[in-house]
Amino acid sequence: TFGVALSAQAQTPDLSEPPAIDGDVVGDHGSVTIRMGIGLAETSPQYLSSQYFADILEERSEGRITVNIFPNSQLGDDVQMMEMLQTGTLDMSYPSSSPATTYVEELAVFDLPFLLPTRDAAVAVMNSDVAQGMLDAFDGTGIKALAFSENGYRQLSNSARAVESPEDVAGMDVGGLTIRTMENPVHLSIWQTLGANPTPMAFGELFSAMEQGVVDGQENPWSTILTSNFHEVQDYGSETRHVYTPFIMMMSERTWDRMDPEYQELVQDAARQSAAYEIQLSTEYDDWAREQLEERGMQITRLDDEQIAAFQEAVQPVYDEWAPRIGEDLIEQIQGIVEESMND
Ligand code: 2Q2
Repeated sequence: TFGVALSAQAQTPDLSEPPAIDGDVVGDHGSVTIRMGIGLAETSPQYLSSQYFADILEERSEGRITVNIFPNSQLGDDVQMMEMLQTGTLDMSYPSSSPATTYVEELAVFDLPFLLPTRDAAVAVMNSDVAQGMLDAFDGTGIKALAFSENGYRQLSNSARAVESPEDVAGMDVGGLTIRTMENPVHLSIWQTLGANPTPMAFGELFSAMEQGVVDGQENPWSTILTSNFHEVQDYGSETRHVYTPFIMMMSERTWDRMDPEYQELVQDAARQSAAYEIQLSTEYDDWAREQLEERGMQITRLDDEQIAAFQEAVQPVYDEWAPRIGEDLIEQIQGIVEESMND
């Protein structure tokens, strides 16, 4: 039990406090209870920022709006919870953009490898009109998409061997690593192109699949790897930063449509404020989580520019395959925003 206490206690760096809740108290339009399911643990930026979202709503509605958060994928995985939003059996969820490409195909642009080279570029894209257009494109699917935030830069982990090149993924003589991917066709393509054996799987099943050796590895941000205790079943990490994945804060359209317009405006404001706070927390977590993982015995390979370039070159076929399907102009628009942010 001491080990558990240690790991749970040590899994939160000294994070910035959320901004003080300001803004007028909204009028009395009845009481609303929101059930929100999320995939990650209570120590994650996803949970901590959702709690801030709940606090804003409670304070500015004088307790009339309450949000009950269910973490650790206990209500289902990203795909299941989005379906529950559509049927109205769940009020809110907070999945990655990747499994949501079945609703809005353009989101797949975020799954293109090495598209967003810096966090500033990623944030500029998520705050752009193009990105708002993708949130608006959910209208009519039964899902009201409220805001983008940061799942983060995805890193490769595995239990078989240290990886510093695409050849290490493909394992020229011993065969490719079996890598769990999110349920998203571009991610499947990335790991196929790298010579791995990709296996799409819900996030909630991943820990036991790695524990039982059903998959060799997976890829997620360091904070997700740490807060989900993946280091207990993964010996090797590689700082590939191969994809930057956004989260999308979502509400069931049925829940949204039942709320008074003043409550809707409050929910939209609180979603944007908590998303900004989540990005700040996720940023603060990133390097700290990598150090914690190394302290807990994970052998993490840092990749230099040349090694990253080898991965970028190896996954070029993914662009060739997916750019026409996602839309060349959309990709060019995103790349324009990236360049602009790099020049600032
Ligand atoms: O690899 C994954 O599935 C994760 O990045 C998840 O999308 C994310 O951690 C949460 O949305 C889990 O529900």
